[in-house]
Amino acid sequence: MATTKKTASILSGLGIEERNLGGFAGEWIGSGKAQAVVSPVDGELLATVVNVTKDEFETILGRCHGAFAAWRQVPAPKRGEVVKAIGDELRANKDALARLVSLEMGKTLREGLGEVQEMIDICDFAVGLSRQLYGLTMPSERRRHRLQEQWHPLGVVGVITAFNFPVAVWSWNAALALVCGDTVLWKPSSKTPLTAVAVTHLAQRVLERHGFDPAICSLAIGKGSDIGDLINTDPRVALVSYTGSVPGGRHVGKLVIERFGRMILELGGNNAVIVSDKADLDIALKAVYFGAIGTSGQRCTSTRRVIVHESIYGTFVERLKALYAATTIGDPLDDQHLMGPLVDASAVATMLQAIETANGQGARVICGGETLDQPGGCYVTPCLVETTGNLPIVQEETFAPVVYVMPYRTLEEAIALQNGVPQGLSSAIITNDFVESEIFLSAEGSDCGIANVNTGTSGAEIGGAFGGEKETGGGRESGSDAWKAYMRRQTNALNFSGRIELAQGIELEL
Ligand code: UN1
Repeated sequence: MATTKKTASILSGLGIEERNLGGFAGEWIGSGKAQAVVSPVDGELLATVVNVTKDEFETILGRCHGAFAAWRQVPAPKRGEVVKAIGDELRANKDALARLVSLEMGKTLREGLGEVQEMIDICDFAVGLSRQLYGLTMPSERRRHRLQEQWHPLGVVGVITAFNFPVAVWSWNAALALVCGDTVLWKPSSKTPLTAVAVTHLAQRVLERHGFDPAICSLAIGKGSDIGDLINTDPRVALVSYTGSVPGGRHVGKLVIERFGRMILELGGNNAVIVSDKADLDIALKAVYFGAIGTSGQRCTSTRRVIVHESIYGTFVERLKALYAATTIGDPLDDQHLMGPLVDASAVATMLQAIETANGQGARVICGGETLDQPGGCYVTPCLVETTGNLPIVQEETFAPVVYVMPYRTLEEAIALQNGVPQGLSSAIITNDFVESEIFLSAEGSDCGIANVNTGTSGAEIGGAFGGEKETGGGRESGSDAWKAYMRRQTNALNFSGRIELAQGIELEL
């Protein structure tokens, strides 16, 4: 293997070999195109992954669908025990998996550890949930009748994930799907197949140890345009959970709705922080800074716009600029670096292009936006851009550390700017004024799925439902009652009156 000794021990500890098969459904398969996985940290070849062919996909889906018949009959708390064991395996492998995340997609180790922690957290949440899949009972309008609803397992959940949270997104879906009695078919981003292979090995171990069919957690690595579309179009996939871009979601949405499948779409964000003149500026700076440079600006919750009250605008921008200038950038596994590389060279090109477009539309670069010359790596400096409002380029999600800063005069104007983009994932206001924060959270305030006060746009906890409005796609994953999307609801009318009585007072003499 062309890896260093240190990398090699991380990979082998997680079951990654020099050449890995990209399909799993009880056994490992794959005879399609071999793909070299190169680290954005330094261009190192990590391993190769063999994609699955269409025929192999058919086998995988068949087995994953077949496994559902038995899995749905396992009592939910017993399914919870399996998810608990997955959480324990993740605890035991937290450091190695976090390092592999950093190596494969470039986020800092501290954020990689945070990502695996989110996986552990959702497993814990799902274990509790496995005893709380509650249905309601309702009073019937008829004597000696009862109405109730039950929640039943749905089927195969197709989970299509993005590179930026290569393993956590799987877990937010899989942990809930598994306790709900569904089986899971995972298609990871082609940019991050190794972490998916590692996590599938881990799930396989747990399922086998508990005597269950390991095809319950299946894997199919391949391109979105072939394997992804097979998932989108196959009626055996009851629910498609897709995380990715708005154009990607539009494509998935059309295919899934065509067959009346269900879906959860987690698409782009264009998240703003409003910094009020009543803000604690230290809080505001930290919230904006982490939101902007965390994961090198490649979170769907990353801060992309900062709307600052005109009276503190100059001071705030100067202080933010100083933080930007002090950003340590480099090897994400080295603890002294706050920012690692972008995921690949095309992400760098997209960032530079956006900055050029912004310039052309009348915005002004305050600092950053340069590439750093580090052999094999995709490093850039984070960029602050001053703009007067939501220019066309500001309306787009650029998946990179570019933040647009703009002044505002009234709260009403700030909220209009915040809401004035097509996406609706996350938002925040930094203020110590109760009335301001309440207006921001009210029906006339933020139109996003997430709205925070005195904390930033990213770093959502798993306990809340995660997702957003408008072009973000409307899906919800993770906590609260997001589990309901992974089950089918059934309403039951039960008659214990000894006679038949029609509802709505209809009389029928026979
Ligand atoms: C994503 O970027 O796809 O809120 C998800 C956050 C993380 C999840 C981000 N918990 O930043």
